[in-house]
Amino acid sequence: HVPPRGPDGARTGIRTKAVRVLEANWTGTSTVPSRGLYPHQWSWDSAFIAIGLRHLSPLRAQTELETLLAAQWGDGRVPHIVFNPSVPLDAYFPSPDFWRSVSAGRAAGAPRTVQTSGIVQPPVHALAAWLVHEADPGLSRARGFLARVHPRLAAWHRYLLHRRDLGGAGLAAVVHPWEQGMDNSPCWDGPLARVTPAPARSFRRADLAHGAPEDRPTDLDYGRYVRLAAAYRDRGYRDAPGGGHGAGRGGFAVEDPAFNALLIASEHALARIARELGAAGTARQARAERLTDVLIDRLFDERKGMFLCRDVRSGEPIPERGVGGLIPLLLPTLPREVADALVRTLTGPHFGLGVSTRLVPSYDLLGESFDRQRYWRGPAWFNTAWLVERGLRTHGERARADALRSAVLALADTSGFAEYVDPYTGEACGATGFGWTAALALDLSY
Ligand code: 9YW
Repeated sequence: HVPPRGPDGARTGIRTKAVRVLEANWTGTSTVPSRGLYPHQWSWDSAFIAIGLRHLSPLRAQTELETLLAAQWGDGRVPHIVFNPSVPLDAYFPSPDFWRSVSAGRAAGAPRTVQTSGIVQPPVHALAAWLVHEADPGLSRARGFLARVHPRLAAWHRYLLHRRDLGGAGLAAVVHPWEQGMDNSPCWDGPLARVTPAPARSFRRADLAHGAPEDRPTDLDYGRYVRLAAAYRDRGYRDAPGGGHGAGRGGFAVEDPAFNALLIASEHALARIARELGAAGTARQARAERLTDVLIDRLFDERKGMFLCRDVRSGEPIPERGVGGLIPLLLPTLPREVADALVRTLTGPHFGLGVSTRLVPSYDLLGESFDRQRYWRGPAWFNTAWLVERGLRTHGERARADALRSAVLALADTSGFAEYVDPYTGEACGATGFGWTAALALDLSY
C-alpha cells in the first residue's frame, strides 16, 4: 500500500499521523525519540527529527538543534544524550548519575547547568542545519540561525577530526558502540569480545520495561557497554591517541564508514553554511573531498563491494557487512565505480533491497549473526533508509530512490512509526510512535 500522491503533493494521511507523533514527542524545547523507551534528547535523533520538523515548523526545527548545541562541551563534543531534569532517574539507564558529566567531564568542558552523557553520536547536525535553513531562509536569516550555530558546528567537527583521529589517517574513531548509533551491530562483536563485561548485578536496565527482550541487546552486550562507558568516564572523558580508553587492555576504537560519511556530508553542508554567511567555504569543501578519498583508501573493500569498519586496536578491517558500509553512497564526490558497487551490493543477496527485502536491513542477510528481530542485527531502520534514499538520488538512481521512498512511507504508516521493522515483512519491532521514523517519513512525503 502506497499513500496517494495528489497533484499538489498530498500524502495527507501519513502526514497527519506523522505530525501527531512529532507533537506527542515534543517537550517544548526538543523532541524525545520515544516517550517510554528514550525520554530525553538524543543527538542524532534530534538532527533527523529537525529534518522532518522543518516542514511542520521551521522555528521548532531550529530550536531542536539549538537546544542540543547549547549542551555542547568546551572541547567541542556534542553529547549523545541531553537529560531532561524532570524525568525520573530510573526511567532510562544509564542515567545522569552514571555519566556524572558535570564532575567527571569538568576538564573536557562539560556544561554546568545541564546534565549530559559523555560520549557522542554521528554528526548529522550540520547537514540538518543546512536543510532546516533551506526550508525557510527568511526566518533563518531573521533569527541569525546559521550565524549562531556555525561556530558550534565548526567546533564539533574540529573535535572529531582532531581529538578523535585515533588511527592517525584523518578519520574519526568511535570509542563506544553507542557512539556509532547501531548499538549491537555484529560489526562490534570482534572488538567488544576483548572487553570484560561489568557484572549484570552492578546495573539495572530500564529498556526491558518497554521492549521485548528478543528485540533488544543482551545482558552480556550491556555489561560491555557499561564497562566501556565507565572506563571513559573514569578517565575524565579524555581522548587518548591510539584508542587507549581504559577498560583494561580491552578498550574500543573503531573507524566506521557511516559515522565518517556523515561527518563528510556535514562538512559539505558546513561549506554551504559558510558561503551563505559570506565566507568562501572552499577549504572546507576541499577537505570534504580529501576525506572522501581517505575513506575509500582506508575502508572500501572492493571484493565485498562495500565499506567495512576498521578496528583501530588491531589495525585490521572488520569483515562483517553492516548497513553502515552502504551509507557513504551519500557522498557526492564518490567515484562512479564505487557508487555502482554500493548499489549492486544494496540490491544483491546480502541486503536484497527490492528483491527479498522491503527496507534496507541493518546487517547482512547471509551473515552468521543475522537476526531479523534483534535491533541492529538485521531489522530495517528508517534513518538508514532515508540516508540510502538520499544516496541513490545523489548518484542518479532515481527509480530505486523512488521505490525506497514509497517503501519508507508505506512501512512507517503500517508499522505505527515503529523504531525498526522486520526487513522482509515490515512488521513492527521495538517502540512505536518513534521520533525519527515520523520525521523522516514526513520529509520523504514532500
Ligand atoms: C540508547 C535513541 C537511540 C538511538 C540509537 C539507538 C538507541 C540506545 O536509541 O540507542 O540507549 O542510547 O541504537 O541509534 O539514537 O533513539
